[in-house]
Amino acid sequence: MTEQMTGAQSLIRSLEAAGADTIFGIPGGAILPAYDPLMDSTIRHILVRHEQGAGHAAQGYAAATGRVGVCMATSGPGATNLVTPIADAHMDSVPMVAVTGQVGASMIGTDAFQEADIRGITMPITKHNFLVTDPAEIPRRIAEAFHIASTGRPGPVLVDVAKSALQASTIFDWPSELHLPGYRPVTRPHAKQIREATRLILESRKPVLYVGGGTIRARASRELLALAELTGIPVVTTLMARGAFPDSHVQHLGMPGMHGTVAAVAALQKSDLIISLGARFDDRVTGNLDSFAPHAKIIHADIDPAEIGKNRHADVPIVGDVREVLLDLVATLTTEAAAGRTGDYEGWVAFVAGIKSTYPLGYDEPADGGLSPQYVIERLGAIAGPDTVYASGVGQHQMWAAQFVRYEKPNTWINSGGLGTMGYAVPAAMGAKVGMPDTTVWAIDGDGCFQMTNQELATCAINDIPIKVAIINNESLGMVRQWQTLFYNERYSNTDLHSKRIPDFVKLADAYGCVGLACEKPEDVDATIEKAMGINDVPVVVDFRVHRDAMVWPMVAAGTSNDEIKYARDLAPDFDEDEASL
Ligand SMILES: Cc1ncc(C[n+]2csc(CCOP(=O)(O)OP(=O)(O)O)c2C)c(N)n1
Ligand SMILES: [Mg+2]
Repeated sequence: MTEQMTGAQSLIRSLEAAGADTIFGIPGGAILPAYDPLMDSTIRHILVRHEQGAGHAAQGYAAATGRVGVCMATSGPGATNLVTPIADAHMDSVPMVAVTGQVGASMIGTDAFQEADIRGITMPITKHNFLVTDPAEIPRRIAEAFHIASTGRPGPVLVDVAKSALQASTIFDWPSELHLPGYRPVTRPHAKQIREATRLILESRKPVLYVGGGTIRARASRELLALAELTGIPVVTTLMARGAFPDSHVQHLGMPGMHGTVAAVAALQKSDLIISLGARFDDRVTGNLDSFAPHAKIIHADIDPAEIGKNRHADVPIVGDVREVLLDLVATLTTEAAAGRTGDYEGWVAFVAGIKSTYPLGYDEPADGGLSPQYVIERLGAIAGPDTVYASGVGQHQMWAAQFVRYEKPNTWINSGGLGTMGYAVPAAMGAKVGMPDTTVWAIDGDGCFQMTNQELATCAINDIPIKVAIINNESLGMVRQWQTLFYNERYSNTDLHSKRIPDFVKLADAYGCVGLACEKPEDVDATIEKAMGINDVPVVVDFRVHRDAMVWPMVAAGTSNDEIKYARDLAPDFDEDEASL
């Protein structure tokens, strides 16, 4: 299949051949030649209002569908506006391809108008990146970009194409196979490691399945359920893995980490074997690393060998796709069980179940009868249900959305976990809705975050992308304010946003062609959510005017040991006595 055409036509043909159905982007001088053939393409291009929105939308699309998200921008400022979402996708292993225009090949290095070395800038935050100056290379580079982004540990790949290559005449030749020396992700786990892991699992008395975002990316939820039910081992799901295991499941202890449940934190801390599945021992999970789970041996399964032993020594390293690892472990443990060999976890399971029932997630209602943010989010989750996709911003609302929405299915919880990017929710929800048009998509956003990227409501309204946005309006940069309350003597330096006064979110929604609603009383919450659920032709924005002093609990203060967990201010759980009975 070879054909004469321009580099720009070849680029669009290549994107079609790679399977792209949607591109989020903004044109400009250097990428302009590509926008002309885009008009005749089957690909839907969605014109966003800021390139950051394009990048997060591509991430939301990828996170909801599992397919590669695509964003496009021009050189210089267009490309640099993609830096945050690229870094975000890198941290959260999101399959994404970013295509940027570059100045003409002869101008590169001359400080030409709108020239930025985006390849150099994104070198440490992409899985791989290319600069294409030869138009004949375009198809191969696009094919490689999609392959690299979506295989092994997924991640962002940047393809920077010089304007001269887009304008030149070339031959379109789609590669039938790819040669990527040095890139051969290991997906099949080593049998010896599986045997070793099986032995440790059977020997242990206090094991925990520590489930990370890799389990979602590997589409391994069913296999995880099989292993958990076969063994009876308790499960914790990290912020990136919420939904990988049903919240309603009796073995589920919830989220570990800084704002995790007491049961999940305690289970890791006191375990004798942590089975890590696509997780990375992030500092928000381990707290002070030296005192993390001091008696636990570690089985660490990950597709990326660089993760294994990075933060914590692995007794049994397993390089492989989490789904394949789980399938193998289920097979070996089933054989062992048939021979009468099963683990003895009875005392342990009873111990963690006791902690789970003694220290459930909870919150105090505000004394003044105002609206509590946790209540709003809890009701939203209950009314919208487990088939809805929830995208969040970063801050207190994100933690409450992780805690108080009950997730039952993978890919229904989308957030910026690793980078913690404020402004992620609205564009990510937009991308998720484009990828899953028949699914209800709620953005649960903070008043601060919302003000970083809400211009994408225009994109949503104009392009018939009816997302729903719940602004948890505590009129402050609440998470920062919480730290000021706890660690800076209530000196609230620069965290007051006054956002119950300015802007008027209902009018702002209206100005963007969306329906705007407001709610400030607990008794109106259900009716307001139901009203929003009933509007499906245009985007809806609800301004939930909540009280500002709510705090996220439980909490392990940054840098301290998980043993110091507080489930409310100055309240430490007491489980040593129960532990004595183990
Ligand atoms: C781009 C960016 N800038 C700054 C921060 C630091 N930060 C983390 S949470 C937060 C407050 C977020 O405020 P809001 O969106 O209102 O959420 P809330 O915590 O009030 O629920 C800030 C400033 C960040 N995470 N991202
Ligand atoms: Mg806020």
